[in-house]
Amino acid sequence: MSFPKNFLWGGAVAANQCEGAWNVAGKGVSVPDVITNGSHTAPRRIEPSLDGAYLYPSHEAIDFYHHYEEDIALFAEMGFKMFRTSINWTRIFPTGEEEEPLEEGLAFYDRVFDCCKTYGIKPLVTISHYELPYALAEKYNGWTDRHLIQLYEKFCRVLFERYQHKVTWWLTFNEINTSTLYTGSMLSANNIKGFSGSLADLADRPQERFQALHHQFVASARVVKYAREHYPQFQMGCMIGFLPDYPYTCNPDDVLETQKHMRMVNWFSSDVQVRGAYPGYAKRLFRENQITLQTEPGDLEDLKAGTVDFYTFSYYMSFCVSTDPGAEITEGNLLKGARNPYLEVSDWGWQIDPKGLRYSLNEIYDRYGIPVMVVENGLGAYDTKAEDGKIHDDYRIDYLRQHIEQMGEAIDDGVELIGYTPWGCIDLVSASTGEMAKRYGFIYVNKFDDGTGDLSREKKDSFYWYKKVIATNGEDLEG
Ligand code: BGP
Repeated sequence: MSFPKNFLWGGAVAANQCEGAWNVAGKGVSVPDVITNGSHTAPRRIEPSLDGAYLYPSHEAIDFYHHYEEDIALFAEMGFKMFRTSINWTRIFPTGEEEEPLEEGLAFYDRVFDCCKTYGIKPLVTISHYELPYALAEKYNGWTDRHLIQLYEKFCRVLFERYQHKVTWWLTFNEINTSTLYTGSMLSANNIKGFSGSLADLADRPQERFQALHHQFVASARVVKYAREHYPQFQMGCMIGFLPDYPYTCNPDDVLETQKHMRMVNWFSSDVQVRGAYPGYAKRLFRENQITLQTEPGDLEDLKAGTVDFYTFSYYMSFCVSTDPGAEITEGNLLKGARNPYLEVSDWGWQIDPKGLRYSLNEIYDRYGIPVMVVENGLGAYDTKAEDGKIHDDYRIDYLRQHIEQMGEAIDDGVELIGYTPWGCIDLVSASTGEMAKRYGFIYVNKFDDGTGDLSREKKDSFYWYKKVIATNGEDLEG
């Protein structure tokens, strides 16, 4: 197995899960800033009161805002070629509606990108990673309102102009397909206006989710079109939370249900963003879910003109689909699904399926034929220090090794895979639970669920292992 010569090895984070500094330098309140911590068993809460009765993990997170130089130096030591991060919208436009951007916010990302440049690391920037200004969630009910398209366009134009010489690789929305699922109500903040309480009690409104998604599609397409006209050097990508499904049995009912699920969850959004039009199956999907989209003249032309250059996705697990109501269910990223008896699960119940990554890569590349990147992958696990004070995370090395092996197989199969940025290359706040205890990093951060910890950084065994993987361009995967 051999990885291409210029393969983009790296790691990924999102601003809201690592930066902290939630209210410095004029930054506004973003949606994650009003979400409390939770756990594997207790759901997070939206509590906009910010009155101190709750712990809000994004407020300090791992304080990447003040530690970015040290952290990027560690990424460079591992040999990163690419670093994926996002721009916290409220650092640039505190409520999303200001006329002028905040200079201090822009200057922060200048410093981050300049630091990457010193080490020859290419930034991969997610423009929106679940980081909507809270003011827009309150005033407009998030993306359900068409007005957000122009606010997002303004935000993007500012970013493109400012960072045109520092950033080439852009992703318009993180896991845009979450709005095809219940989870999208919270993550894309299209249903939290006026809400406070447990996320488990958030109502689901498919009509609003899909309307919001339409607005995101149009916004994405318009900025891709704009980038193509003004910055032809840019590479514009989509980002999908990919959760491959297997039929639980060969009963044709299970097979058909699996196909339906694959379309809805995995293909729907990228069919629009890569092929430039709603897929044929959309009509029935809308009819069966009582969804009527409001569109405006020009929307469909924009979708056609604003197709992406490359496809990226997160990959953590696969599911089974069963028409048997008694099928055993397991936890997962973004949704739950039927349990696969052939697979192990992580401490958080996520099924571990390296071969599912090879399968996904092949399915994706067969369908679209454009370059592909895996921009999230990894094992959320409890790390404990051994007697020697170190973290020997052989379980994480095993997980990553097996997934990298399968990426190699997929390349051998003919997939044009150009990069790999595993998730949470440094420990950070979990998106689903708000925990610090669910760790993904090669770098340990002394920060705990109760908010304590001195934020110091330490290298785990996986740090040295990944360094070797990169140095040998994926040839040496041994621990
Ligand atoms: C993805 C998100 C990330 C990240 C990851 C791991 O869906 O894009 O932001 O958090 O999942 O999930 P968690 O943090 O819940 O373990």
